[in-house]
Amino acid sequence: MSTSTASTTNDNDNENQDQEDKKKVFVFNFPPVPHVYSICPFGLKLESFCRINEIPHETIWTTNVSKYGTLPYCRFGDKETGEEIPDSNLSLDRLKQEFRVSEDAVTVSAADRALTHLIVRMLEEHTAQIGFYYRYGLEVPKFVESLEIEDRFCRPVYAQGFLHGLPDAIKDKALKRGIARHPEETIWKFSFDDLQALSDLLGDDKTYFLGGESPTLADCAVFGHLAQFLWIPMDFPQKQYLKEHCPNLVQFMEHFRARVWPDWEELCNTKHNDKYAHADADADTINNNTKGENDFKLKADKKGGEEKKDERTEGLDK
Ligand SMILES: N[C@@H](CCC(=O)N[C@@H](CS)C(=O)NCC(=O)O)C(=O)O
Repeated sequence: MSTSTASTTNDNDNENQDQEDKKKVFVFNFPPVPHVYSICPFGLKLESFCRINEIPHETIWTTNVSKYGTLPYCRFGDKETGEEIPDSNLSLDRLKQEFRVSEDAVTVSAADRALTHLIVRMLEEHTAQIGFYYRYGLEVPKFVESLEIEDRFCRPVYAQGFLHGLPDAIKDKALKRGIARHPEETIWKFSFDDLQALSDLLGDDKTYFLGGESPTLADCAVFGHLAQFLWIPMDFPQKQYLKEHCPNLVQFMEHFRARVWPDWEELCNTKHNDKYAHADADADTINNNTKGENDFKLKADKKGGEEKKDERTEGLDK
């Protein structure tokens, strides 16, 4: 009898442990950089959301991209083989569901959820794209230098990739979106309009965008994107606009950082890329790979790209 009770208890313990293991969350984001901790606004949003909701998670700093070629992403259960959710917003949906995060009909109204959606999409699909156009399309050498990309990503080839690959790719993307068809002053104005809308929405009486006492997803999204403009030591036109016209947003940023990211400085000073952390053999290759480094990366990218292409274009007419 006592044996059977003990084994039932053990079974239950094992089952609970299995359930816990399946829920284990790994958040993959770029390696830390000075000043802004992450070059990825989507990653800053995702990590901030985990923090404000106390979702137990492990952040993996890496330059390994998701199966769709992007960062950030989440894996559930196992760091290497767990189910991968290759998008910050899809990851958020899953985290909300898995951890019963309190952003539901009871605590956040439908109107608040709609507002959050509008804020996130505006920032990600418009404001950030203009920021990327500035920092990658026009000023990438300053970006690479001021954030010590070569050192922090642990491989010169990444800086080379940024310098030689990104400007054309981003200019092309901005052109196709219609943004880069306008004179620069107009492009910046498009983003100033977004910033002004956020500033007006926050007003002078609210601490957070939905008006409550605690931050929500809307605040995480604003934080991720405005951090890029405000704290990367480059002359973003948006930085000047924020400082001159949106003191409430600047104050919001300082407040959110102090509340949610008390370890900010420490993180900004951390150098780690999981991709190379365990690869002693690779380290030699990396260190000696000053010539032909682009080939190495392009080859790796190409392979990844082909795999991704198959998956993403499955079922589509070619
Ligand atoms: N909608 C995606 C956007 C992620 C994204 O664009 N990430 C950038 C880095 S900040 C990236 O991986 N870019 C590479 C690419 O688009 O190929 C998300 O929310 O996760």
